[in-house]
Amino acid sequence: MAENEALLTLEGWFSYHDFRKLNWEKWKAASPQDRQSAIDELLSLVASWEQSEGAETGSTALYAMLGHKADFGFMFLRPTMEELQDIKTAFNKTRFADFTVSDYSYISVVELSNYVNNPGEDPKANPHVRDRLYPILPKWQHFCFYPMNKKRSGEDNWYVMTMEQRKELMKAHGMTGRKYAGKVKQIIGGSVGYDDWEWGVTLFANDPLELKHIVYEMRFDEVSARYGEFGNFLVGNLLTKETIASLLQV
Ligand code: 76R
Repeated sequence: MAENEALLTLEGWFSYHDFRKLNWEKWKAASPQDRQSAIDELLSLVASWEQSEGAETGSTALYAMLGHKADFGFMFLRPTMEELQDIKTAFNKTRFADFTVSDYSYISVVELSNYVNNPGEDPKANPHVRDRLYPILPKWQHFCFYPMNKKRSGEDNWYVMTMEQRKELMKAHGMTGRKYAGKVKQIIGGSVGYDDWEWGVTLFANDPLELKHIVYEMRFDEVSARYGEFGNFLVGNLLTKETIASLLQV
């Protein structure tokens, strides 16, 4: 049993977060026609992403990021890594991409950990599990992303604890999380072997204070207080076709 314990994660869609900066100087220097055709190409990509969401063969989130870290935050969920690659390539072939630089990205796979399985049941047959592995991303007003690890140092080593000990701590974590039902939607991407941290955490909320509150409250749960290590945080506002056009209007 012991050697299996780490292998019981459930995986769903693959995930690609692409954070891009717009070169405003270049954008403003371009001709109105050039800018318009770049916007048109971007909007037609957005329409193709929407189509795949309609067909439930993926989901996409578009956010305008605050602060200096990025201008655009795109999150793509697709069944295969090849599709994520195709999305990147198609984007880079557009005229719009020439005005941007991909400054940060994150690759993971939507993950549910084994702490919640009902023994004996085929988890992927459970519609609630499927909804979480293949989620249609909410079109909520705010989005935040950060990567995290569980510590492996000295006394605080998550990976040498028994399943029972970890389960106990995750239970407390889940209870805190449940207080935010309907207010915060979380997608956990497992990224061991894919990216520089162990998980990518994506949160959606309509009230930006709920993002702050959940992250702060979780800091007091032992699993985050003692074992959590966090990377950079990015936060953004929902982008729609209409707001893309007005954001890019100069
Ligand atoms: O899925 C469940 O409802 C069962 C409980 C649960 C698990 C197993 C759960 C619930 N999470 C699980 C796993 Mn979570 N989660 C985070 C963060 O900032 C921080 O301190 C942590 C970042 C947030 C905000 C969050 C939210 N969770 C995980 C894992 C994998 C751990 C492993 O395998 O070792 C990580 C890294 C992680 C991190 N979590 C919830 C939430 C919320 C809101 C819930 C309740 C979900 C719900 O009931 O719908």
